[in-house]
Amino acid sequence: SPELVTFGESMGLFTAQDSRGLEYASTLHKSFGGAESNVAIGVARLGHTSGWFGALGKDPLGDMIYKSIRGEGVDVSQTVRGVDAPTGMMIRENTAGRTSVYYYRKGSAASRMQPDQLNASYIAGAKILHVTGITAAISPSGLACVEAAIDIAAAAGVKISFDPNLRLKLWSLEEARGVLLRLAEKADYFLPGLDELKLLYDTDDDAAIFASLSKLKAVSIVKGGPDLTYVLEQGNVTEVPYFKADNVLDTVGAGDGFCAGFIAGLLKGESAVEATRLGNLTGSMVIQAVGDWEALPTWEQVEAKLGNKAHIER
Ligand code: KDG
Repeated sequence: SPELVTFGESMGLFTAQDSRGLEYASTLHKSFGGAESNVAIGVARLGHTSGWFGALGKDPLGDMIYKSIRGEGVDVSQTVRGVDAPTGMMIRENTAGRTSVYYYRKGSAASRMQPDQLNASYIAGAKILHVTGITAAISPSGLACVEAAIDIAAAAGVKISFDPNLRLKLWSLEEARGVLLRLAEKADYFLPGLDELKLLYDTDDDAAIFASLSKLKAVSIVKGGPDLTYVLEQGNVTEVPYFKADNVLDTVGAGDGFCAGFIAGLLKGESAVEATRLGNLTGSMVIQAVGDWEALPTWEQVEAKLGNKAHIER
């Protein structure tokens, strides 16, 4: 098995190329995205083996997604293809500096994934299993897959990384809260954003949030502090500052970029605080280009950024 195993829904991503928004745009840019495949691609680029699987329809979008993720060096051997339901898609528009997403994913191929399709030995052979709350939100069987994968990983001693990725276009806060907080209790690494925690714990009080997090067995890495990430480990809070991004073009994917760097750091044997530093760096790099995963750095680019190696332009 690859060192990192993750799974979820990857979708066609169409972005309106017009500041007037989707209603008036005449051109859409085509790519794909999916929180979990973004992370898998990032980890592969950072020099570790990663595997992503999902379920894709018998359609050109499904084929593009499969080949693109495979082309990034991610193991896609467990992906179910040719499902008799469409590959999901999302359309984004950027208007007045705000990004909005519209999902076309109800009843999609991925939402029909069933827990009995999971390859237990593939998951059990990994070092880290990464799951997100998006898969839990897309369908009851998606949630059942997340729970089953967590049980397989826990029984095999595989570390469980969990990003709640709260998506209020997929379910209500009330529905999400119970499920996501229950999944957080099973994680070894819990990777929420501070804004998500405010909603999940229904408070703006950081001290109350940290008190709740300290009851979890997980090391919690809280993204989105004031220019820093918090690492909560056995009651200690460490503040890890952001790397400054010079040219922010598209903030979508920052969280996945963080997770990729963090997980790669752990796989390199780093402590949670060191891995958070790498996550902050990779998160800051992905937002300096358009796209959810395209600008995720390779390990060489990370080293160049950290000044360990000169950048040779020509
Ligand atoms: O984290 C970025 C993701 O939001 C994006 O790539 C798409 O998985 C996605 C989703 O469900 O919104």
